[in-house]
Amino acid sequence: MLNLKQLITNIAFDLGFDAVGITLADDLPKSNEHFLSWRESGFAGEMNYLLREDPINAKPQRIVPEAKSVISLLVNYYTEPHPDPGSDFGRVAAYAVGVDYHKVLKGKIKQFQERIKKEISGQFISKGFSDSVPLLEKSFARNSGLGFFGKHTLIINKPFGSYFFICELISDLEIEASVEQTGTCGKCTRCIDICPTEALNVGASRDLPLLDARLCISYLTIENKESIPVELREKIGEWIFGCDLCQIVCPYNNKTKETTWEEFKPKAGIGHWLNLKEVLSIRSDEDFQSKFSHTPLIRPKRKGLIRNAAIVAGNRLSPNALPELIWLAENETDLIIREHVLWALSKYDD
Ligand code: B12
Ligand code: SF4
Ligand code: SF4
Repeated sequence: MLNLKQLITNIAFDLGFDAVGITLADDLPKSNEHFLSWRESGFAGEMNYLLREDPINAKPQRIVPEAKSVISLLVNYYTEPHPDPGSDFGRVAAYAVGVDYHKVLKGKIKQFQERIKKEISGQFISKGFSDSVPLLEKSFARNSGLGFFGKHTLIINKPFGSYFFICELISDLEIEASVEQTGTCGKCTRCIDICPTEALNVGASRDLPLLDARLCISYLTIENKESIPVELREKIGEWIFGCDLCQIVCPYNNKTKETTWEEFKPKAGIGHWLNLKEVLSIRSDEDFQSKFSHTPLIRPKRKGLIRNAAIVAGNRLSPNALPELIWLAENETDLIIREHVLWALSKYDD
C-alpha cells in the first residue's frame, strides 16, 4: 500500500507537474525578518500586495488555519527562444510566451485537489494557488526540497534550472517532509554582472544579493503603472515585457529541457517576439483585450504595453514603428503614452 507522500507524488506527476516536494506548514521567522527588512528599504516599489500592514507571507496558517503541510509543485515553462527577427520587434520573457499561467495552473491545481480527495476517499481542507496569494513561494519551495536560492534571487532546481513556475497546495494533510536540495552559486556572479540596471547590486554582500524591484526591468515593464524613469529607459534595451537576462547567463540553465506543457509553448500564446508597429497601433482597450487577454501581457494594460513598445522602438530605432510613433505623438491623449512616445522620437534624432 502506498503511503500518502508517494500517493501525492504519483498524482502530481500523473497530472504533468515536473517536480513535487513537501514541507511543514510552519511559520518561517527568518524569511519573515528578511522580507520585512527588504520592503523597509523600499525595494518593493509600488507593489501594494507586498506592502500590507500585517504581512502573512511567511505564515501559511494565516491562509489555511488548519494547515499541517505545504505541497510545492514545479512547472517547467522553458522553450528555446526564437532568433532575433530584427529591430522592428520587442522581446517577451520566456514565462510569458504562452497562455497566462495563472489560468492554466488554477485549473490544474483544482484537478490535483480533486484527485487527492478521490484517492484518499475523504475530505481534507486545502487551498491551492500559484502566484496569487501573498506567500513567500520561493522560501517554501526551497524548504520542500525543490531547489536553492540563486544569487538572482530565484530558486534553482537540479536538473530544471530556474525557468519554472511554483504552485502550492496548503492543507491539513499530515505528510512526511522532503529533504532539502543542496546547491550553491559558489563564486559565480554572472547574473549580478549582466543585469543592465544593477538591480541585484544593492545588498550589503554580493554573496547574498537583494533585488531592488524598482530597478528590475521585469517590474518596470509589468508591475509599474506609471512613467519609467528616463535614466533606465535605454537599459531596457529590447525587452518589451519582462526580462530573462539573469537567467540566460546562469550556468544552471545550460541544460534546461523544453517544457512538455503545450499551454506554455509560443504557438499557444504571443511568442518570443512582438511586432512593435502592431502593438503601437492598438487604438482601444477592447482591441488590446482581444489580442492579449489569454496571455500574461494583459497585466500592464494597453497603456503599459504601448509605453514599453515605445521605449523598445526608441532603443532599436525600429523603422516600421516610426510612423505609428508620429501618429501617437499627434493624436494620443494618455499623458504617460505621449511622454514615452516623445522620448522614443527624440532617439531617432540623436
Ligand atoms: C514580487 C515578485 C516579483 C518582483 C520582485 C522579485 C523578487 N525577487 O522579489 C518582480 C516584478 C521584480 C519579479 C520579477 C520576476 N519574477 Co516574480 N514574483 C514576485 C512574487 C509575486 C513575490 C516575491 C516576493 O515576495 N518578493 C519579496 C522578496 C523579499 O522575497 P523573496 O525573494 O522570496 O525573498 C526571500 C529570499 O531573499 C530569501 N532568502 C533566503 N535565503 C536566501 C539565500 C540567497 C542566496 C538569496 C538571494 C535569498 C535568500 O529570504 C527572503 C524571504 O523569504 C513571486 C510569487 C510569490 N508569491 O512568491 C513571483 C515569483 C518570485 N516570480 C517569478 C518569476 C518567474 C519572475 C521573473 C523570472 C519573470 C520575468 N522573466 O520577468 C522575474 C525574475 C526577476 C528576479 N531576478 O527575481 C517566479 C519565480 C520562480 C523561481 N524559479 O524562483 C515566482 C515564484 C512566481 C511563481 N509562482 O512562479 N517578481
Ligand atoms: S530580470 Fe533583468 S533587470 Fe531584473 S534582475 Fe534579472 S537581469 Fe536584472
Ligand atoms: S548566474 Fe551564477 S550567481 Fe547567478 S544564480 Fe546562476 S549560478 Fe548563481
